[in-house]
Amino acid sequence: MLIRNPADLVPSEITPRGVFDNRREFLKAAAGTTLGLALQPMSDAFAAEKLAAATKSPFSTEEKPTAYKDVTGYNNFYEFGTDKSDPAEHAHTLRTRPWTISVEGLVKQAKTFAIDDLIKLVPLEERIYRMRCVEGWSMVIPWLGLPLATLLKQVEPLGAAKYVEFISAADPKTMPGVSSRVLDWPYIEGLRLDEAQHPLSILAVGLYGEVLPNQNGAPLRLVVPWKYGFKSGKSIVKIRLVEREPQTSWVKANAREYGFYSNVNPEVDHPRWSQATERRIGEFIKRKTLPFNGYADQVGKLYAGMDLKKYY
Ligand SMILES: Nc1nc2c(c(=O)[nH]1)N[C@H]1C(S)=C(S)[C@@H](COP(=O)(O)O)O[C@H]1N2
Ligand SMILES: [Mo]
Repeated sequence: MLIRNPADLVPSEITPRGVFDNRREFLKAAAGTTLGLALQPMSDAFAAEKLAAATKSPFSTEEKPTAYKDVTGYNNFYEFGTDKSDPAEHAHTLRTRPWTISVEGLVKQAKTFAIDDLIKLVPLEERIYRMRCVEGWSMVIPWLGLPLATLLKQVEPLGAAKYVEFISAADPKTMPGVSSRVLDWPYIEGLRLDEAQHPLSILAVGLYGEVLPNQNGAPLRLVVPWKYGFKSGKSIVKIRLVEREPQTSWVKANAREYGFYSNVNPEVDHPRWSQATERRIGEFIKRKTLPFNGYADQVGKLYAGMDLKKYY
């Protein structure tokens, strides 16, 4: 994928055709609006090369990616407001360079990575994943990223480390939503260590062949495709290996409605609505929601013997 700026667009380089058409429409619409700011240039040319060289992953779904304008225009990122259009409208204030991610806690070798060094660490992969929001909608997103396990290996987790905590940026100067009390900031999410080390768990630094737009969690966000979208924390600044289950923002906000595990499960309804079906953004007829969002073959064994109604 070689999309970098509108002038560089060459249709033959982009497949499938629909992807290009959607994108061209988007670029036309974006010109002259604040959305155009999402296409900020990479600060580091070599990192840009890495994005362009991303290899296709066998973990990708064959399903058609959701239109770029929806992937980057219909978002949840409460640090910028609670409306789906707020992140695309307001996240241009986020400064993503310089940016460091510190990986610490129960590790042999705590490390701090500059984002562009992290991008260069390993070859990036394109991972086309189904994403399911707890609110009942879903998308298919072509992420660019690296396995989370690769980063964790760098710091050498200690035997006592059982969970991983992900801490997002919370800067009231650039994130207007942080002054509202809708959530306890910073946004905190967590995974069990074996979930974090699962090959499907990635850190995304791009989507649709380009640098991650701010509204999608630039410069680095977690992606865990078998769990509800809120587990995939955006704009991460710190990753901590810990002994106990992290107190996540959503569990703190409402433990009855949002559990620590939050595996996509059509059989466990949210207290206020069914989770049996979903609306794929861009489609009219609802689809059936699949256990583990369709990734049961890969991740089911992580939960062998667990009562998933109890550990929702
Ligand atoms: N820091 C942070 N991360 C977040 C959120 C948020 O509000 N703040 N929203 C979550 C929710 S509810 C979803 S569905 C996904 C949406 O990701 P997307 O906008 O890239 O599709 O991000 C998740 N990560
Ligand atoms: Mo969500």
